[in-house]
Amino acid sequence: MSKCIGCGVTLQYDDKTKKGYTPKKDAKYCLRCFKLLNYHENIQNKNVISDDDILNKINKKNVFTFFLTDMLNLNEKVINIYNKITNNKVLVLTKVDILPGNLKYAILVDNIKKVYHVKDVLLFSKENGFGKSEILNLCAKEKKILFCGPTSSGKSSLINYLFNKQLTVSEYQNTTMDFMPLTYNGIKIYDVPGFNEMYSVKELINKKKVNPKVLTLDKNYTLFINDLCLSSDEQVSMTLYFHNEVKIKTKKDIKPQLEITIPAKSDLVLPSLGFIYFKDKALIKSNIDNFEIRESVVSYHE
Ligand SMILES: Nc1nc2c(ncn2[C@@H]2O[C@H](COP(=O)(O)OP(=O)(O)OP(=O)(O)O)[C@@H](O)[C@H]2O)c(=O)[nH]1
Ligand SMILES: [Mg+2]
Repeated sequence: MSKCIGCGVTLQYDDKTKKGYTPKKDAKYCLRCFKLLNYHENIQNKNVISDDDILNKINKKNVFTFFLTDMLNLNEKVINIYNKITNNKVLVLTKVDILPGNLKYAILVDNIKKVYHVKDVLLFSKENGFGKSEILNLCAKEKKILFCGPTSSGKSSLINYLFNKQLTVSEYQNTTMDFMPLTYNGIKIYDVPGFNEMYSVKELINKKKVNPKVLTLDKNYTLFINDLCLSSDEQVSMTLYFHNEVKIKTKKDIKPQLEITIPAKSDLVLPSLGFIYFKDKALIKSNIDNFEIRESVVSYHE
């Protein structure tokens, strides 16, 4: 049975409605990858592997594991999955080209290690090659490696960039459909489908740099982040780190009710959207029910 060289799915020629379909017997890519690569068109993908199945398969492979996620998709849920990986592993923060220019990488890495109790953290960007040699050295040392992480975190992009492959890369979720064994200079590599069950909203793909917005919210105003809202009975200062597509506005409005106390130097994380940094302690009111409060990953900690 041949496999699609873009997404790993087994090719089939009979059923247009099922995954792996292509009308051409000698095709290298399935029709879905062909359309993604040539027309940026996504055929809806119904046959996605569950997070548990992906995790079980990763642990059975028992090879050195790179777990990729970008800064706006770094949260407890993602780290919970990382913690369930039993292989030797490293966390790779991807897409560092979109990080705000004033962010010091060394501080960010130290904070991530401390806040999420992660031993090893590397950084990578396929746009400017940052972190390339560290990852390549580790791959050469380990010989059998695997790249996993949330969908759209840049796994297939990294493999194409470092190992000169032609995997399908797209801005849609669940592009890679199955475990994909590859080789490069004697190194055995697996591309892996992305974890996808932690996303309450369609993940947003940032094309541009994250542009932190400093905001002082007056007590008579409510901040809207898409349809989530937040206010305070006192004036409160914060810095917003969100995907550029997230709609942010403030208006005079009815105050939401749920009270949340945020300690000084903390981030209020809204999974798959981004986070808000609070330098000072704040008492806010909100309608947000899916959130995490963490010691900030972007601030200096004495
Ligand atoms: N700015 C920036 N964008 C990136 C980088 N790496 C990947 N992307 C973009 O992120 C999107 C997803 O990339 P993929 O490589 O398909 O992600 P994936 O992790 O393989 O996704 P799945 O196969 O769905 O699990 C694409 O639009 C890429 O162009 C990077 O280093 N910087
Ligand atoms: Mg992929």
